[in-house]
Amino acid sequence: MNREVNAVNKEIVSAPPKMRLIIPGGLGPNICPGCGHFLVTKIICEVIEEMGIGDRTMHALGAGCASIASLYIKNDWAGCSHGSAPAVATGIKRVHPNAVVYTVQGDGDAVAIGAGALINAAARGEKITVLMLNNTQYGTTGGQMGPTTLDGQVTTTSPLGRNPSIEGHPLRAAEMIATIRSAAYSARGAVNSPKNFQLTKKYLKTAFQSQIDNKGFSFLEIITQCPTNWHMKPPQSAKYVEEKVIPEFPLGEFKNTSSSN
Ligand SMILES: Cc1ncc(C[n+]2csc(CCOP(=O)(O)OP(=O)(O)O)c2C)c(N)n1
Ligand code: SF4
Repeated sequence: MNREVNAVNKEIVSAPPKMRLIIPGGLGPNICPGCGHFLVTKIICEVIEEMGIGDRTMHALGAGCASIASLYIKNDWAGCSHGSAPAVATGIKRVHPNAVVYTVQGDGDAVAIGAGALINAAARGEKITVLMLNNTQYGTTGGQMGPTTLDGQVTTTSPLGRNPSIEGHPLRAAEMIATIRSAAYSARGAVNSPKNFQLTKKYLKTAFQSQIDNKGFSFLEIITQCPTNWHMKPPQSAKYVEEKVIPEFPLGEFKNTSSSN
């Protein structure tokens, strides 16, 4: 490569990306009533604003209901094929090292079809943040059993309930990522109550800060309620998270290399 081309490349690579964060006022929730994904979108917007990183945040979208975030978060984003958001985010981050790059993925996207992309991005210690929205099944396509479906949970593909002796137990992604040496941060939050909303917000700030401080890969799993595929009213689905989902997927930080503890 000649010197001129290198100079141009250097300029492209080091130029700060142009991004804007707009939370449109008139655009109401465009998803099922009571869906937890919308609350995660609100957390992302609040955290980006409070951390003052709206001009350098870039977002790789998974395939599924989780991608609804792109309607509300008007920063730069890339739509990714199912499972590949961590790989796309890796590319964006390597070209724009000063950007804060994160993915928004469902559990099917992140730990079924995308398990390889996720684990290897973590293993390489990519300085990105992966957000995995865990609603215990495939929301978009009608509620099929997924890697996080609870033991005994009825879905369209487990009409008698998930049977662990045939289908295994649900995968605990936040704990799994915490075992990867190049992962700097791994936590699990939920959005079924104001208290858990605030806790998850704190975790997202820590995950982004860990990326900004170049610590390594950061991961945040967020339990979200899916009233539609759980066949529940919204308040009942929030209660179901507390009584059934959180006991299987405990909330907390599983790894925080910035912590003094
Ligand atoms: C390669 C590929 N396989 C399958 C699909 C179909 N598909 C789209 S969304 C989706 C499920 C998404 O479920 P999940 O990742 O759990 O996200 P949620 O909708 O629950 O947020 C599937 C199977 C696809 N788009 N591309
Ligand atoms: S199907 Fe479930 S995850 Fe998808 S928008 Fe509706 S409530 Fe949310």
